[in-house]
Amino acid sequence: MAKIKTVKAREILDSRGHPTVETFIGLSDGSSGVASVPSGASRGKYEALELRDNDPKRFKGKGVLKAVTNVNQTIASKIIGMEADEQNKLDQTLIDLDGTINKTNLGANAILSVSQGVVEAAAASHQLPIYRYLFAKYQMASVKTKMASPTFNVINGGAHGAGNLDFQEFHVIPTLRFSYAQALKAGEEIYQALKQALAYRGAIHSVGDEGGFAPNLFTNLDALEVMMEAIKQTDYVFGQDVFLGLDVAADWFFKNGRYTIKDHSQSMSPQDLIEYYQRLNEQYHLFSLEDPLHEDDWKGWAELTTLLGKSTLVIGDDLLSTNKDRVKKAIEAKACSAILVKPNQIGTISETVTVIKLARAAGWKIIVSHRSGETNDDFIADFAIGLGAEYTKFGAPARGERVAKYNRLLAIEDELTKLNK
Ligand code: 2PG
Ligand code: MG
Repeated sequence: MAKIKTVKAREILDSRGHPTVETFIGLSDGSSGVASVPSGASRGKYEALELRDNDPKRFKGKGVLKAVTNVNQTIASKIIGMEADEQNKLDQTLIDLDGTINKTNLGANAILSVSQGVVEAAAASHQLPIYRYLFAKYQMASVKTKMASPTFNVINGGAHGAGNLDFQEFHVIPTLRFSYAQALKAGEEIYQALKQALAYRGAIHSVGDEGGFAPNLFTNLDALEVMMEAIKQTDYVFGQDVFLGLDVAADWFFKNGRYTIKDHSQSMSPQDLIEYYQRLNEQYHLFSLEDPLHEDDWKGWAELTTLLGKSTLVIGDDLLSTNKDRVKKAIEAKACSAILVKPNQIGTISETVTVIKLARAAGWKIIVSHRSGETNDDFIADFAIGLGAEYTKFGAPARGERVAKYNRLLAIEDELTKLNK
């Protein structure tokens, strides 16, 4: 099998204009892969480290030259000559080289660029599309190669929006009855209808980091109402063809044990917020509710999952941080019913796969996710399909770095349709 021959990282820019790491991996048989890593704005405190230079003279401290050097020197010298398709061995070498779970020495951005780049190069060497290579490698008895359903983030607030909403993401989720191409069309048509509905109210301010609109509205509830209006302007029926979901990203408006949102004049206790979600759910039958509470409120999460978990996906993102120890704890505590999976929260592909297997064995649904800072790298689309995720979260159906992933899924759906004939 082909061996790793070249490892070459560089500093590039992401969709927010911030530096990130891109790594080229070349193999002895001439195959290669190029991986760039994304970056979160609303990072959980348990995530692996994104190593930045902190040199105020470059990119306001956001440069990644240290991470690039870690790849080109420390990592390259250790992995050149290793077999490209022994991913677990490669990732274990990277983990040992760093010496910490959260990659605080070499940086998860440095390490993931290599871990992912090697997957891409090895897939090329096997002459397989990445999703098929991953599927063959990590095939799980309970998983079939099938399309995942998209969830579209059409309104951006919190840390992602330039508008005034507290909740970070307002999602439109087409029915699972739709093919992927039909779901993409529904997401896009509702996105365009929403643009008009917001313009009519004079509420469009700009688009946010993930391509969703970032309006100024009176309350978070108003955003849900405008989405309902937009859906009515299309041929889709709410509750049949499309549903609504939220990534609340509650850490953003949590302070000193209380939550402050524009919908309430007083700050709210965790209990108040849970009751608020129950009322919201009665009105909108939420399909999904991500990070509804603070990342350390295990008791609140368990209570909410008991109350809503049967009909709503209660999704752990910051809470779990794609970290197997936190996932085990959450399974035990029955703290959620679904997981948001982001490889850069932990730093290697193998560890991400371990987390997916744990979550799946617990009966949770898997949502594979981009980050708010992205590049045109579409690896994450292949990763979602290769690992049999039920859902993807790639932002709005707009902006190059988001549609790169959506368009890749179109190509995969085409291939799968032909293969399954
Ligand atoms: C999230 C993500 C992706 P960020 O909270 O789910 O949408 O945001 O990448 O900024 O952490
Ligand atoms: Mg989130």
